[in-house]
Amino acid sequence: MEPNLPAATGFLADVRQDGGRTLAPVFAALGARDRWQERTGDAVLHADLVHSGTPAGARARTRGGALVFAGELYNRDELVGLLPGGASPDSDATLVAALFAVYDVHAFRLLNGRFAALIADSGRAVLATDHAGSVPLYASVAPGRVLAATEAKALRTAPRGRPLPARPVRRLPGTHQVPAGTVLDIAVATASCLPHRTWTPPLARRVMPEEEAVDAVRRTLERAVAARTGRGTPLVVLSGGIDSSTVAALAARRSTGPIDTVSMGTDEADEFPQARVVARHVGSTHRDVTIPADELLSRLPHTVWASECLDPDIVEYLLPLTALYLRLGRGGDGGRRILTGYGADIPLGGMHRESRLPQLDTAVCHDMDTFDGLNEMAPALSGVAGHWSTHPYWDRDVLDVLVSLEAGLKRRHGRDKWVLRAAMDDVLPHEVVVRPKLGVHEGSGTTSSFSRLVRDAGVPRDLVHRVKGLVVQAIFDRVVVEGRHPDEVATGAVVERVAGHVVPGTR
Ligand code: IOT
Ligand code: MG
Ligand code: MG
Repeated sequence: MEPNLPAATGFLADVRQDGGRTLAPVFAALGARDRWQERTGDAVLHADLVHSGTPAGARARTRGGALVFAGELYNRDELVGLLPGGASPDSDATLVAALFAVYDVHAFRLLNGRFAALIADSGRAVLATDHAGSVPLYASVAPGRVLAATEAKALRTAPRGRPLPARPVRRLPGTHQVPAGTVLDIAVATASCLPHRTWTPPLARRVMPEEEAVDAVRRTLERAVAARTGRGTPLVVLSGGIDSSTVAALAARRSTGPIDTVSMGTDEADEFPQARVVARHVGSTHRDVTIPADELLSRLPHTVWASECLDPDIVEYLLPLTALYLRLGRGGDGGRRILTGYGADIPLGGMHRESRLPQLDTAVCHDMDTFDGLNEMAPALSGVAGHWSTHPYWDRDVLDVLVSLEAGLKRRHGRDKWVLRAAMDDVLPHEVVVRPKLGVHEGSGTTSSFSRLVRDAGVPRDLVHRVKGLVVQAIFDRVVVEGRHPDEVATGAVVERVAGHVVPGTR
């Protein structure tokens, strides 16, 4: 039976040969906490889990040690079939431990999932991300000690680590982010590290008849949505655009009762009428949530705290969603399983409003080369409110199909994201299928509200984007590097301070 929420949504793990003090576990993600300790060879693994009631499902013994696993797998049945002797593991952690016994680090090439994992086994520490790095994983490594966590802030007081073949984290010297689709195989005693790439975005493009492409997109998406809906009633964050409407429609089709949908807007802009059309069509229990622009902007620190993202454009996409998640409340039975349409525009080039095919494919190549480290899919974004989010368009199989379609299937018959629209032609109302793209930052008025706040602090138009970037950096320094709670950080005050530096004499 599929669990409704993953056993764990985050961890801090400490593999060490001496017996010194461990770090205090600090996470933005909300949830119960569980501490676990296991001897593995000449080291001890201490693990702190953020979980939703069944922490035992997030850890497993391996032959020479133990594994911690945050997140979930989407190709369980396939994977179980690989195990010798008809074994039936009782959790994703046990399944990965069993695969590790057979395939060692190559086990991670088999997984389609949303996870971060650490295995401490026979003097090694193996750190792994999913293909998209969708559950961020950070590490600080020195001889005799490997620290890893799903949030960088959990490592802010770690002793300085050695350089790793991974991305350094701003102002946390010696802390690195494990790349997407990567396993780092570390010898604990010496801190020497061997990286293995387990996934890379396809570079080749497939030529297919229309019907075949449409069919492949429909089939893989149906499977990805089915693998993500769990036991309870799924909740889809719905704008009424083609991406999220597709997810809602496919989730509703396989659900026995009505699914839940929710749409956010502000006092300045919303997509409520568009979302309502879809909600009515799929028969969901639908809710509009209006968040005043002031409240929205006050959630900027929470967004950076959760995502640990430094890119101001991406933060503008994540801010309205984080504000929405915080407004949902927890309900009686704890966190919700939330499906989004996030990420569809990356492999399909939807953001670029580009009809020329070379430019469209250049944009897709660029976005597939640069997503890593942005943390736009981080579970902590909904985790700050205790929910678990998952993104069917970044399912490994869906992504492989979407990226590799030749550009003429993405832009066709005068429409962007043509292949997806065509795949949903018989499922969604025509007006939804042909609705032009509107970004969440546009439809919610987030970009314009943030710009206005910056302009009101005396910043000229041509410096607005630069100031936004510096504001995000300054907030990152407070809530990640210094470890402050986002409730203590006022967006307006940070904007004024940054504006005062960039444009002297404004305040
Ligand atoms: P957009 O595609 O508009 O929204 C992303 C998802 O957020 C939607 O599929 C939907 O699930 C949810 N959402 C959007 N608006 C609302 C709303 N008003 N109420 C409730 N839920 C909503 C930006 C964008 O255009 O968002 N995201 C792009 C591109 C990311 C760029 N990243 C990169 N190049 N690395 C995306 O592909 O999602
Ligand atoms: Mg979209
Ligand atoms: Mg949109």
